[in-house]
Amino acid sequence: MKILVINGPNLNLLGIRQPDIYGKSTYADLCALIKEKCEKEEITVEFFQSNHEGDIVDKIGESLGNTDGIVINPAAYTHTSIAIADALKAVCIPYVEVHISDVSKREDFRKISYIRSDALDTVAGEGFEGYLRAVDILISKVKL
Ligand code: CA2
Repeated sequence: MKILVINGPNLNLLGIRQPDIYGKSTYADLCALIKEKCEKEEITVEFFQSNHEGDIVDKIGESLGNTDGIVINPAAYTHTSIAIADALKAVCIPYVEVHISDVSKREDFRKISYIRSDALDTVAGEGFEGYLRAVDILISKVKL
């Protein structure tokens, strides 16, 4: 099984600002945590982070035929991007939406998600652990 973990804009800045919301650990720490979990589960994992909507759309399109599942935190694009939602629909690869913070308890605009309706599940407010839960959801729901 191969999974792709996509993180959207500014998540490369994890651990640098707003530790009260996003924690003190870095993007590299996040990747290391997920990699360790995937190694245990004998899953191949690829990481992709971009601050650019079109690059994320391209990456989703390129995953067709070589990826069994996607874990995606589109960050601010969650609330704005029909292009990313359409790309996820187009490739038909099962995906789990993840948010580090509990978006349901923040500003109203963060309650909107263009990708939620087609996701296998959404995990929010569990910090970095949420990504590990998303991997478990993919393992349990993706039939190979
Ligand atoms: O809670 C999440 O994971 C979010 O997807 C994070 C996004 C935010 O726009 C979503 O509403 C919820 C923001 C990511 C920005 O990450 C930063 C990391 C460090 C410092 C500043 C921002």
